[in-house]
Amino acid sequence: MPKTIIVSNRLPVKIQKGDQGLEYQTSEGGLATGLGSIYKEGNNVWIGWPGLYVDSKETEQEITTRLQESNMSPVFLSAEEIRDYYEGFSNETLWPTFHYFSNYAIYENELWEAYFRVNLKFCEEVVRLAEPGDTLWIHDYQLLLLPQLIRERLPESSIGFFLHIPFPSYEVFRMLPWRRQLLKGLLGADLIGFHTYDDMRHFLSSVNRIVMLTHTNGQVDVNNRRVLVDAFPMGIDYQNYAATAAAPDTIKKEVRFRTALGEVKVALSIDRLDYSKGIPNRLQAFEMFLERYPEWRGKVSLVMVLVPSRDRVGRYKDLKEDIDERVGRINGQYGRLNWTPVHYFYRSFPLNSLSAFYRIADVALVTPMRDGMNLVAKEYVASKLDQRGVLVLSEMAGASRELLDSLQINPNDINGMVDAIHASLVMSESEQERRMSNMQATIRKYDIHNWVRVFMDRLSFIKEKQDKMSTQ
Ligand code: GDG
Repeated sequence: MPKTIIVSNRLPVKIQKGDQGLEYQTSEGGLATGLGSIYKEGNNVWIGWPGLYVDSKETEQEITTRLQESNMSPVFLSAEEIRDYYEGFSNETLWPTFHYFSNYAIYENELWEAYFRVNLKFCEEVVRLAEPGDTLWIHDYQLLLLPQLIRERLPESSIGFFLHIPFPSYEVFRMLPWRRQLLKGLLGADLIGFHTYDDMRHFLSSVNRIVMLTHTNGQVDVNNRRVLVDAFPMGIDYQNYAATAAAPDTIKKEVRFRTALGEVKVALSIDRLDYSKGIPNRLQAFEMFLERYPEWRGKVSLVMVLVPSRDRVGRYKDLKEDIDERVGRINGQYGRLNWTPVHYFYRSFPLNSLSAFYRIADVALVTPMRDGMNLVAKEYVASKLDQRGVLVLSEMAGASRELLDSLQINPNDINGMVDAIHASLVMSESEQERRMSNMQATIRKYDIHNWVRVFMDRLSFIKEKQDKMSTQ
C-alpha cells in the first residue's frame, strides 16, 4: 500500500528534558493539525528534526522508538548542524532574504555547505523509508534542496513542495550567491506551492531569469518533466477555533481577563518575536495614537503577546531590547495607577488563553513588514462568534489577499496605522458584523482541510499528466 511521507525541518512534537526523563508534547500548530489527518494514518510517516540536541546514541534510539509509535521518524542534528544549517543558513541567510531584509542576510560558504549537507541527511532518511508509489510532501525554506536530491535518487517519485514564507522578487532573490542551486533544488519537485499568486509569480520570474526556463500557465518543463507551480493559500482549522472560542473554559478565562483589565477597549497582537512581524512599527503607531487622541488614554490597552523565538540569534536579541524599551517608554509616559497602556507578555500561552484573548479583543493589530500568510489574523476572525471586532491587517501579509474586509495598512505608514486604530475603535457594530461575517465565510470555506485536499489533488493531477506525457 503506497504511503505519504511528510518532511519538514521540525517534527510536530516538543521534547523536553524533565526530572523524570524526556517529556513529549505533541504540537498544536496549524500545520500539524492540518497534516494530522495524513501522517497519523496507516503507515504514513512524518520525517523531521525533533527540535533538541541529543548527545548520545542511546537517547537517539529512545526518541526514535518513542516517535515511531506516532508515525514520526527523527533526523538528529549535531550542535554544528543546528548552528550552521538551522540558525545560520536557514535563519540568517534565507529568512531575511525571503522577507525582504537582505541587509540582515549573511552570505557564508560554510553555512551554505552545512545547509547542503543537512538537506542530504534528510534525503538519506527519505530514501531509507520511501517505496515505489509513495507520495512525498516537503515543507519550507529549510529544505529547498531536498526535492532535487530525492529526484536524483528516486527519479519516479511523486514530490510536492510547499513554501510557508514569501518568495521574494527576482531583484532580491538574485542577491543570493547560491540562487541557481536553490532554484534547481526546488525544481526537483512535481508541484511547488506558495501562499499567494504574487509569490508564485516571483518564483517563476526567477526561474525564467536565473535558470532560463520558461513557463506556460504555471507549468515549467525541466528535463522532460513537467513541474506545476501554483498558489495554495493556507487556511486554519476553523471549526476547532470556533469551538475553542465557545468552550466554557475559554469563556471563564475571558471573564477573568476582563476583570483584570477593567472596562477598557482591547487591542491585541500575537506574534513570534521576529523582525518580519513589524512589532516596533506597531508600537510606534500605538504611541502616536495615544499622543494624537488624548481622549482614548485610559480607555484602550494594547495586549501584546510575543512568543520567544530564535533567541540565540543576535538580531533577535537586539529586537527584543528595542521592543522592551519602547514598551517601557509608552507605559512610563502614559500609564496611570489604574491603567496600563501596553500589557506585554514575552511567553507563550495555552490555546484556550489565546482564544480568550481573541474573544476579548476589540481590535487585532496584525502588522507584519512581510508574512507568508499569517494565521493569527485568521484565528482572530474564526474566534469572533458574536462577529464584533475589527482586524487591522498589513497588506504585506499573504492573508490580506483573502481577508478583504479587514482594515488594510502599510506597516511603514505609521500615520495610516494610527488612523486605522482610531477607525476600528469607533466603527459601528453593524459595520463590524458585516465585515467579520464576510471574512468568516471565506476562511470557513477555505480551511486547513481544504488546503491539504487541494494540494494533494493537484499533486496527483500533475503526476498523472506526466505519466501520460511519458507514454505518448
Ligand atoms: C510561518 C509563516 C505562515 C502564537 N502564539 C501562541 C501560539 N501561536 C500560534 C498562533 C499561530 C502560529 O503560532 C503563528 O503562525 P503565523 O502564521 O502567524 O506565523 P509564523 O510562525 O511566522 O509561521 C507565516 C505560517 O508559517 C503557515 O504557513 O502563515 O506567514 O511565517 O497559529 O496561534 N500558539 C499557542 N500559544 C501561544 O502563545 N498555543
